[in-house]
Amino acid sequence: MSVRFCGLELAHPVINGSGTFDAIAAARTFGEDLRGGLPFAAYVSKTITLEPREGNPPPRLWEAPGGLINSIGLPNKGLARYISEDLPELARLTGGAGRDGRRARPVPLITNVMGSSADEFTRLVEACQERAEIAALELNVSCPNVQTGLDIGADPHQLERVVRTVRSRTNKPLIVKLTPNTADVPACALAAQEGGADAVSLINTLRAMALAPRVRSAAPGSPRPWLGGGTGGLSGPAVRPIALAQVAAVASSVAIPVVGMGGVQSAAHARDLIDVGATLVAVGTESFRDPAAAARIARELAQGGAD
Ligand code: RRO
Repeated sequence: MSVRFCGLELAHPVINGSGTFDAIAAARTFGEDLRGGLPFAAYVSKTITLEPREGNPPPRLWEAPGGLINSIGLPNKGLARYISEDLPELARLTGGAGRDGRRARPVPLITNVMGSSADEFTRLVEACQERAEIAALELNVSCPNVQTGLDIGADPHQLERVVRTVRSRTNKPLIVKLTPNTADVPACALAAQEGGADAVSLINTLRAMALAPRVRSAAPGSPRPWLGGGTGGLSGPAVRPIALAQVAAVASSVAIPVVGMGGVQSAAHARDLIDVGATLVAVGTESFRDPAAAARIARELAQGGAD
């Protein structure tokens, strides 16, 4: 069930959601060959910014009914160290190198980047354009845990301008990761397409909040957010029906391919997203519970099963 996506030939339609599977840490934990290679048809890196970021203060996670609220705040080592330290390692892992010289099928590497302005996005994209290891780029304009990234993604005019600017700096496929936290997601998808995006991906997490457990001594009316960042982004099964609605709305509005994600745990969930128009499906939160979930879902899809 190979799939053609933005000029890339993929073994199957299941990839990962950015930031939900650290390939380098997984190789360390599960062994070099990850039991026969990465479980994805393409691997999306976590979000990279121009400068290093510490991320948000703890606590960073809250388990919600049927989901997870994160306020990670995109900690990362910054562009320069991503390229010098992580890229060679990721190229090796996605290149199919396995233990004992065995090679799994290579999976294209999609690097996810986030800037707070067109200029920052441009510098990130220009640096990635130079690297043959990177097959495609995903622009994160939708992180709920930093102010600036969200603003660009929720404003169709700004979004189109940013995509148009970076489009002229790269010939690699450009995927725009859309925010679900806006009234008109198809308008943003159309703006990305108009700016020259090759594909859109959705949904990122839904802005959410959890309060710290109340203690007897707390003054009434002074709720304290649990997450260090105040609010966070909700993912997991709880968001699946919202993801399905938004993917359906976007897929029927744009002509470019759509990567659908949000609470996918099974081949049936993946099939739903494909049926409403997604070309690829990404597994995110489920990979925290079962790092091999994407491989299982791809296998079941190929067998025609959907449960
Ligand atoms: O790092 C994060 O807090 C984060 C990011 Br970049 C994102 O795109 N989505 C999300 O839920 N968390």
